[in-house]
Amino acid sequence: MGKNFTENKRSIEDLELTAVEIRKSIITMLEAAGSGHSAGPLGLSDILTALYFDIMKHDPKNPDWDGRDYFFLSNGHCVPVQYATMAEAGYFDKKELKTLRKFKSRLQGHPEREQLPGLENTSGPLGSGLSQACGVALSLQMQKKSHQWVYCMMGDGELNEGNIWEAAMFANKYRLHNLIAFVDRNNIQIDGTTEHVMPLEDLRAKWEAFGWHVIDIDGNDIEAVIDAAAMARAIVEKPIVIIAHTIPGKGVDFMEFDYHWHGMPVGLKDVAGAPPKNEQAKVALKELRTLAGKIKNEHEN
Ligand SMILES: Cc1ncc(C[n+]2csc(CCOP(=O)(O)OP(=O)(O)O)c2C)c(N)n1
Ligand SMILES: [Mg+2]
Repeated sequence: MGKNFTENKRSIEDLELTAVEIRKSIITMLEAAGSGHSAGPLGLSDILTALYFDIMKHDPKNPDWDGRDYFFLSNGHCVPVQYATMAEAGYFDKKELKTLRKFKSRLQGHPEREQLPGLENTSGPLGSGLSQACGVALSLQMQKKSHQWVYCMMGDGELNEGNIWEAAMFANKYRLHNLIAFVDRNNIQIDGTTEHVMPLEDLRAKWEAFGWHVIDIDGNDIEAVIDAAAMARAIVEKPIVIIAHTIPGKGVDFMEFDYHWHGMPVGLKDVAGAPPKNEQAKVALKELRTLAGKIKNEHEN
């Protein structure tokens, strides 16, 4: 039998410090890999911290626990943040993070469900995760498991995939109120801003037109994420989407808001506006240590 890992909840200060640790892991694991995605994972660190350390029922020591909530990462390229968060939560030793993207590693550049206990889906090809999450949500409803929730993370650029909207119709048809989806509204995708590549706005109106309950939040505010998830669990008529406004590259000044860091690790290239490649990791980690100090100060005062 599993247990509710989230019974002993952390304070907001501890959660914010955990998110900084996760960001540090993302920087070091990507540097060691020599390839991979930086901006999305850094931007999502606060939401993944809130999910794994407060919102979700799960047990790192018993990942297949039947009573767990489910998390589907549909934007699989952002998996470094999931690996870093899972390691922090105790699914596996943090040392394994250094094997990211290595031959035979359990930590592939895109998540492979059968490789690592605790991953609910294999992803990478964008657009499938919401359908997978719908299937599990419907099956939980059919089994009358009303105390379990299904969470799904999607990228905003990922919404260009047509099958997301097929899943959105399906979730509305079956009133999947145990499905809580997030859109990482960071306004970037692989080679530009979302509004330049394929405009998404009015995004709230689109989801509402598909029959969903929509909540907009600052996705880099852990307390806001926790509150939004609680509000979402109280909705009993509709599937819920949380449009989480995040800053791509959040926490590392030279990466923030710059789509060039979508698929690039520190240490690979000299880039305009960033330190020389040999110094990028050092500068990023120093900035994150300073951020941890600021968080402690803010909560003391
Ligand atoms: C079906 C499919 N088409 C294209 C890609 C290539 N691709 C990987 S990430 C990405 C951009 C996705 O944008 P977004 O979800 O906003 O991710 P972010 O840049 O914010 O991390 C694309 C087009 C893919 N992985 N799958
Ligand atoms: Mg995006």
